[in-house]
This record gives sequence, structure tokens and C-alpha cells, in this order.
Amino acid sequence: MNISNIVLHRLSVPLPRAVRTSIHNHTHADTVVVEMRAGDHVGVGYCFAFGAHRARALAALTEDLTPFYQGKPVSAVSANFEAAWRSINFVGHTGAVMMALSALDTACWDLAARAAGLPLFRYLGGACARVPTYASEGLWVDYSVDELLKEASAFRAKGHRAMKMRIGGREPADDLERVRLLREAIGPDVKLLADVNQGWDEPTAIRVGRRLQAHDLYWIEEPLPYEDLEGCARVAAALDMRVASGETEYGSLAMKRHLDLRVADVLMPDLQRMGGITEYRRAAELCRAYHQPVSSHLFMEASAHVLAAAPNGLILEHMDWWQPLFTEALRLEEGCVVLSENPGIGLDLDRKALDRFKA
Ligand code: SMN
Ligand code: MG
Repeated sequence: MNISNIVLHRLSVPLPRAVRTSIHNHTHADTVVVEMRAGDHVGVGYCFAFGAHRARALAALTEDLTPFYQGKPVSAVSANFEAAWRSINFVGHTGAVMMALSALDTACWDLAARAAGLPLFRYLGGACARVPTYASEGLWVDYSVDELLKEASAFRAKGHRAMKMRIGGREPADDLERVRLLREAIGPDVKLLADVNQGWDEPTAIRVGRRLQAHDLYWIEEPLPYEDLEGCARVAAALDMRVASGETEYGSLAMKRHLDLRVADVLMPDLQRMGGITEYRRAAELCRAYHQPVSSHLFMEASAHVLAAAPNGLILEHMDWWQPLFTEALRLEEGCVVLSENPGIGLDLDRKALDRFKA
């Protein structure tokens, strides 16, 4: 069976609330959705940027790569990827072109699993449909303490047993107090993660990180500018709690550099920066070879399947910004995403949403 048709949709997806971290302030996810067809099957992938013009650039690059998929066998997922990968050598295996490739590669994996009649996690060799997850769609740096506590209890009510707050955009004393109050409110049984979004320098990360440990954080994320690999490795060595990083890097080879330098205890490859499922799986395998767990960044619809199939899959970032694009939500139960037995990613695009969010 060959790929018969590829359609791109450029969308502006409004976020439920402005995203505020130490480096982000955005109201929309400017998204390019790929629909890849073969017979009656439709595979789905997407990439996004913050900024409509940037999303136009992503759409142009995605369009440019469609000849590596159009008319090609659905089952040749790796070969299709490899041809596209070789072709982008000159623009580089990094940046926007990797995001474009990711949308196509992810759609192709989804399509191949659908054509095989299997949910993607089974097609990838997995057996367990449950993936531990943490709520990530909130607890932003601009929240008042009341807002933090209110959202934390809303997460609990939805079935979450772990959640991530954002820190690093305020005075450390203020962050410490907010973490203390949130931990006190949620009690000892809920996992609490904190994302610094690169907001500290090394001495701050070590000093504040040591004090944060009193509040039993599950991990501290991106404490330093992402490119300071050696600095982050020293922070990870100095702290007893887990340090997570890797979301800002491109391709599985970058994950290998992180592993070689012991930059973090947990890597969280970003599906679109990896270049799609092909490279995300390689990143997960590399983590396994280095005896490390692997997590995810955004893109939960496809990432959940890769983590479900990975023996070292640790925890999935639950970010439901793109849920309105699908006819159903991922099922959440007792702190786990429970994947459906429907083929592929198990979710179908909502045609009305494609019209509603058209950019
Ligand atoms: C993050 C990334 C991109 C936008 C908002 C927040 C954050 C995360 O680093 O890990 O979710
Ligand atoms: Mg992060």
C-alpha cells in the first residue's frame, strides 16, 4: 500500500491561558497538521511554533519534504525517513526543518500502524497500554498562590497524580515559598515537578536546588541555559533529586552527547526536535543503553505510544493544548494515560476543529 495523498493544515490553536515561564509568554500554538492518506487510512502528525510567520515557514518546509513520502510504501517508514534525512543535510539536521520532518515521520508511523490494524504502541512492540503521566498544562510563573492551589486540586480531580509547576522567573526565595505552599497543599502522595526553563546560573541552581530538596521534588528541569551541558552535569552531580533536561536539543545524537556527559538523570526528548518517532525511539534506546529512563516533551498523543513501548519509559508530559483538534481526549486514570485499542495513535482529527482553527 502506497501513500496516496498528503494534506497540510495551518492552524492557530488558542491556548486555554497564556503560557508564562521564565522564557515564554504566548497565547497561541501556531500549528501545522499533516494528514497522510493511504486507502481509507489517515495518519496524523503535527509540528508547531509560537508565531504565525514561523508556522508558515514550518508549513513551507513540510511541503518541501512531501515528495519523500508521496507515492512511497506506507510500510517503508524508516526508508522514507532516511531519504528525507539525507536530503536536509545542507540546511542541517536541526531547527525548523527537523520539526517539519517530524510531522511527516510521525504521520507515517501512525499510518503504518493503522494500516496494520494495531495501536501504535503495539505496532512498536509494546504490551502495556498504561503510561504514568504528569499534568503540565498550567502552574505558570505568573499565577498567584491561590491560583496555583486551585489548579493543583483541579488536576487531582481530573485523575492526575503528578504535576509540574514553573519556577525560575522570580526571586529564589519567592519560588521556594511557592513550592513549599504547593507541596503542603497537595500532600506527600502527589509527585511535584519543577521546571526552571533555563532561568538560573550554576551557583543559583546548586544553592536553590539543595533547598528545594526539602520539598520532595520528583525532578528539577532545565536549571541552566540548555547549551551549558557541562554546567548542568555539575548541577545534576551536586543534587540528590533528579535533574531532567534535553527538550531543547535536536536529534538523537544530541541525546547521546547528554548521556556521555551525564548532563541529567532523565532526558525528555521533544518529538518535533528529534525529527519524529524514528529519532525519538533512537533517543529512547540510547537512554536505555546508558541505563537511564526517558520521558517526553509536549506531543503527548504520539509520545505516549513511544513511552508505552519503551522498557525505560518513565513518565509522559501531559499537555493537552492540541486536544481540541481530536474528536476524543486521551483517557486519564489514576495518574496514567490509558491508550485505546484503536489503530495508530488511537485519535482522529475533528474536521470542524480544522476549520475553526484555520490560520
Ligand atoms: C515548556 C515548553 C514550551 C512551552 C511551554 C512550556 C516547558 C515544558 O519547558 O517542559 O513543558
Ligand atoms: Mg520544560
